Amino acid sequence: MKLSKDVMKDMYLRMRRIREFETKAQNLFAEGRIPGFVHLYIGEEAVATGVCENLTDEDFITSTHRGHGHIVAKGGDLKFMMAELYGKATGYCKGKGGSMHIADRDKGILGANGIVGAGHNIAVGAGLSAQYRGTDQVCVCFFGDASTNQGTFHESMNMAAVWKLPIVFVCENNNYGISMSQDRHMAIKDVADRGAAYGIPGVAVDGNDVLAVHEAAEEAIARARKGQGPTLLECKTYRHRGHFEGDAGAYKPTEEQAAWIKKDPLPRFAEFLKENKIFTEKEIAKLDEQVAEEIAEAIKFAEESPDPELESVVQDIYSDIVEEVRVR
Ligand SMILES: Cc1ncc(C[n+]2csc(CCOP(=O)(O)OP(=O)(O)O)c2C)c(N)n1
Ligand SMILES: [Mg+2]
Repeated sequence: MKLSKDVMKDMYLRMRRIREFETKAQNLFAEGRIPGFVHLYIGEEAVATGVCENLTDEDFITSTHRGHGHIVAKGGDLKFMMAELYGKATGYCKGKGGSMHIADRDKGILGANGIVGAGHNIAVGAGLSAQYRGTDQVCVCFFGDASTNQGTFHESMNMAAVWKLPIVFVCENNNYGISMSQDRHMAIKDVADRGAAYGIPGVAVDGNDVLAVHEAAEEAIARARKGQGPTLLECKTYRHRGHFEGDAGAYKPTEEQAAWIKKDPLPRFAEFLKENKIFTEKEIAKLDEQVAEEIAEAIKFAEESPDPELESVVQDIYSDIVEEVRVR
């Protein structure tokens, strides 16, 4: 076995943490405790986990509207995340950003992003900055299949390739852009093929197999660190939920859903760990318990935190107009 037991354990914990955070967020949203929009990552956990396992706090990631998984996998603070989802004053953005604006500079998390395709450009900036400063930092840019039809994707891939920037472009191909399936929004089967247009490697992997993702990401990240330039890594996966909570996802054929549920990355990895005698059923149950406690604590923290003060509505923002309104 190439990976150590510690790495396997860490990856299982990260995946389980994402799943637990998301499942609880799903329920809390349904109960009306979490306001705003929530886009869940359930079913896609192996991607963020397999990739981020290869990164340090010094490395960067850019994220998307479906960002909780990336942030959890990169070591974001569960309490501050949950408080932000609740809109509480103790959240990452003091309750003013919500699910789609979580960032943590100390962890190299350059932000979730409600604008589809905006993370690509930010990744180019981060990659250029690392190259200019002569560090060995890498930036991983996470994005969805549909965002690869945006101009920003093509512009960013081109500049990153020309300048050989230390970036790994990770496409989470979950077969949908909202309700539109991939065969209706692009004429190719593998997003990875788009790498060739920019002269960079394009690699497609089973995004529900955390070990396959880890291996492919390890190679792409090593390449970027050595100054050999970007890679496009396509991870084929599936979102179990609707596009956002509230979308029933009726456009997803029942058989398609059933087939992907069978390939659920979490039980699949648990099975692997048991079959290969890396962990026993009991040990896995213990890890699950540990994670359930962490998430319960995060929820408690969020529940007990205060709402933002009314005055905070005009704080930490860039706007002269608001200043004028306040003066009036
Ligand atoms: C510039 C822009 N255009 C459109 C939207 C509306 N929108 C939000 S998510 C989404 C689909 C994104 O699909 P994909 O990139 O595959 O990510 P997924 O939701 O599948 O993770 C769209 C069109 C947006 N937020 N920003
Ligand atoms: Mg998609």
